[in-house]
Amino acid sequence: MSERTLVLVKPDGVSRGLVGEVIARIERKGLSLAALELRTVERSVAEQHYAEHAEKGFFGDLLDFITGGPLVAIVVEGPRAISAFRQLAGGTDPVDKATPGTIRGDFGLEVQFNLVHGSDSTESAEREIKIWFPNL
Ligand code: RTP
Ligand code: MG
Repeated sequence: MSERTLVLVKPDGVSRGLVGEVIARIERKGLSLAALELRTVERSVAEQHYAEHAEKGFFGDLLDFITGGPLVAIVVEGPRAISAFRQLAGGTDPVDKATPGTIRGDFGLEVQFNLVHGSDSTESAEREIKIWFPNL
C-alpha cells in the first residue's frame, strides 16, 4: 500500500548543494516524487510545521534556521514511504545517532544543521502535507 510523507531539504542542504544528492537517494530507494517546490517560508509556516516543539529551548533558533533561506519541500510517495525516508535520513543528531550511509550520517555534523526533515507518523504526514501543499 502506498503512502505519502513530507520531506524538506532544509536551508543548510540547499546552500551546500545537496538537493540532487537527497533526491537521488529518494529515487534510488524506489520512492517517487508527488510534488516539489523551492521556497523561502514565513515564520508562521515554520511555526505550524514545528508546533510540537513550541515549548523547547531550541524553538526560536529552529525557526530562524528554517526561515533563513530557501528550502525544498517534497511530497514523497511509495510503500511505507514515511519509515523508508526516516531510514534514509538517519537519526536526528548527525554524529551521535545517524549512522554512515544515511543522509545525516554522511553529510551532517550538528543537530540543528541536519539537512533534511521527514514526517514521523501518518498523522504528522497528513498534517504537514496540508501545510506545505494545501492544493495537493
Ligand atoms: P525533523 O522533525 O526535522 O525531521 O527532525 P527529527 O524528527 O529527527 O527531530 P525532532 O525531534 O522533530 O527535532 C526537530 C528539529 O529540531 C532541531 N533540533 N535542534 N538544538 C537542539 O538541541 C535541537 N534539537 C532538535 C533539529 O533540526 C531537528 O531536526
Ligand atoms: Mg520531527
